[in-house]
Amino acid sequence: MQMLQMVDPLVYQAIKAEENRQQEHLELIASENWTSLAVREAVGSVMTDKYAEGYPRRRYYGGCEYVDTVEDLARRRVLELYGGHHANVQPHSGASANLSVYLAALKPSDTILGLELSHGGHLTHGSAVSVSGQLYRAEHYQVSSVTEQLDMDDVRDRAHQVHPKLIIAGASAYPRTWDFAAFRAIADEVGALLMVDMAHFAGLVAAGLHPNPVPYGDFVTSTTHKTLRGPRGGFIIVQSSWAKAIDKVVFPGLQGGPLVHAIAGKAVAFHEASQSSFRQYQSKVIGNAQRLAARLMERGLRLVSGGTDNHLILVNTLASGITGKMAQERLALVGITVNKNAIPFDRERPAVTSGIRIGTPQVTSRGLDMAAMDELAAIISDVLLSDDNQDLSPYAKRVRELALNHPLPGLEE
Ligand code: DSN
Repeated sequence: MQMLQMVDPLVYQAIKAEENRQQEHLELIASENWTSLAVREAVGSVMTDKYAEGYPRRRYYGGCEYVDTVEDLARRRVLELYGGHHANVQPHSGASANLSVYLAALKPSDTILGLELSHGGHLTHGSAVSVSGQLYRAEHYQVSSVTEQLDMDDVRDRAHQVHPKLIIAGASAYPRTWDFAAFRAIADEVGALLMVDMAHFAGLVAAGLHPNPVPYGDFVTSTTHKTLRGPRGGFIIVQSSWAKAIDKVVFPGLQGGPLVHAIAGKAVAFHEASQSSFRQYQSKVIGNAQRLAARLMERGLRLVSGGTDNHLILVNTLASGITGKMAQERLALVGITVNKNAIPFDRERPAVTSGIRIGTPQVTSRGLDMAAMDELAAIISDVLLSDDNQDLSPYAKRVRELALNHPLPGLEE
């Protein structure tokens, strides 16, 4: 980074400060992770300079022979990881991957049915503030008020009520396993298409630790940067009958030139995800989340759905007498980063909420183990249940030690 320091010290300093922040804090945001140096090298390469509108061997620019190699590798590797017939690795994000599916499969005003945002769903699954809720008639299913988990009979009833053209499975704050066979059966019963947004658990699927949606969905969308631990971006896997339509929507329908440097990073991440070490890593991600969940509950915190099957935990902070916003701010004081998050049947505004979401992908990437989860559970519960006058500095000191004893790989010096 010597050149950056010389040319633009302000940006350089901000990047260095962010490096230090990540190094010295514990990042428990469920959608974040730590990419390998190999992925970063690919993303920071000359591929960023190349225009390559189109697809391999069908480009609108010359000089695309090497970017073709990279995009072919990414497409082949993602299909080897998940199966399926056709992959598009150009979506710049999960949001644009989802929008591409809607534009390919739906007409304006068609009905879509996804999980309600405050029950764990995602903005792009039909929220009123997203184009997905403005272009289409968006209906939602919810988790059960008793178990706080999906009840597939309720989902079926809802599908029969609203007759969706497209059913969406997947979420950004649902700590339980998805039953894709049941979603497929419901979609078939009501004559709907099925899209699975696996952004959050894509890494677990790649490792064989969560059911794979690809055999069931007409469309499977994902990001690459959450549990999958790749660069920021998205991809789509479809049945062959949708291949042409999806490719046409992604480019030229929605996006311009692909971000070839990001596609290079995705290719590297897909390669890394095929290694046995990745399976071991994902198994630790889940083990850590389950251990943290168990210890938090032992210490009196209330978890939505009573635990987790995957990489994330949703804490009902209201049950401890504080809002999600207060909980996020309190944990920030001791160097723990989480996000406030709505919980099912939440009465607070989205900017306040009654919960926080906690995820283990990033801290597991830096080597925190189950013993560390025990300690983290003690720190988190003490801090959440502390009063405003309590001195939190001993907790802050311990979080910093835990972080510095587990340096982010590649930032050790
Ligand atoms: N922002 C992502 C998350 O945190 O889950 C979803 O887009």
